Amino acid sequence: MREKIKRVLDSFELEGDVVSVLENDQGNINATYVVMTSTGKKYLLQKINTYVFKEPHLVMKNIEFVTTHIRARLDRMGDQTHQTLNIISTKNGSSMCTYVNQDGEKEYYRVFSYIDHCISFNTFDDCGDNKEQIAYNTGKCFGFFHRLLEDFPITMLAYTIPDFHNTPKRFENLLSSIENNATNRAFQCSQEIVYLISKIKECSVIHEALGKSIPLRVTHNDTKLNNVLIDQNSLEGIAVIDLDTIMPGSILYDVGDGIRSACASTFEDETDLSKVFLNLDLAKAYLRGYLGEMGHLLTPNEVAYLGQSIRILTYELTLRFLTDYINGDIYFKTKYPEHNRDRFLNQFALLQDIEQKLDEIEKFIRSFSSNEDFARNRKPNNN
Ligand code: GN1
Ligand code: MG
Repeated sequence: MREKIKRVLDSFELEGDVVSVLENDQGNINATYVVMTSTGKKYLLQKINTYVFKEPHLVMKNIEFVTTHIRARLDRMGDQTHQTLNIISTKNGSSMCTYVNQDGEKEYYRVFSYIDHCISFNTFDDCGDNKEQIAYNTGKCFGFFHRLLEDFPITMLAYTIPDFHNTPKRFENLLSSIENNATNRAFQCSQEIVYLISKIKECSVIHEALGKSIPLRVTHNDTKLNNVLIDQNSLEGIAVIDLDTIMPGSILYDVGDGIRSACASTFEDETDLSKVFLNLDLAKAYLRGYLGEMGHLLTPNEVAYLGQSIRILTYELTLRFLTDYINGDIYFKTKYPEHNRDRFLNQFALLQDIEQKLDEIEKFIRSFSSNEDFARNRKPNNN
């Protein structure tokens, strides 16, 4: 075990002595390790990426607020199925350990209890015959998560990454990266750039309506499939994890990003683009699961934009991977030099497929939301 990791772990209140530390390379932002101790207890250690999260204390405050709220609600409901992240304090009672490295820079670490007997997937391709059931349960789990946070006061939450889903701002960032052309990579992608420019107006509609005809709510903002833990026996969604980007936002960000990520046929870096498409059956199953939990709490405008949200969140991530590629890979962790280009091309292919399927998705949403059960308790449009 690296000396640094050992010293960091020493500062936390762990049960037993650390016997192993294994790196988990799934996330694109923070460094994550699974820690096992002599008592058989497991923990998750994470180094917070401070290039991405400029104020780690605010990230931890948000997580503390939200998980305390979720835990209390689950308790009140007598719910023994669902869980939320449990922060392990340092020996001096803090939610993070600050480590000053050799260069005098501060590094921030935190530890969570490990949620065991669960699986997480990068794509539903890993789910064998249970794809539709897991798609439904994933949508349901995010819907339940939103429902638990319905009564949480959004003003208590800090914006851990300002403008995170501000699509026009993401677009401006792309234009600046092209202008700076730090790596000389922009010219390789000119055809795609022209296409993306032609779509910015249509893809800004959620951002423009947010806080007006679309309400601000507590949102997760990073609803990737692997941020839901699925019970390995029942296949129910047990916990929504990776709460770093909990902020006020639109539920459309979460639904759109969830379906973009979960219902694509491949993971985000598949390079055989003929394999990249949105699986409509899975998207419908996901929506059924989500709307079963949250449908009655959504405003008509939110329902009306659900289909577009899938497209817009895919558009946005296409912009983000491309921008990072042109900037020289400074935001997302990469495993090889052209990794961000491959991710960008993958999302670009997915975007085009989603655009073809949008009519059918919207038709499904309209027919689902006009059914009586769903419509019964709906809130009026707060236009
Ligand atoms: C990042 O950390 P991870 O892998 O859950 C990113 C998301 C992107 C995602 C794409 C804070 O999420 O916004 O959608 O990569 N998180 C942040 O894979 O930027
Ligand atoms: Mg994340």
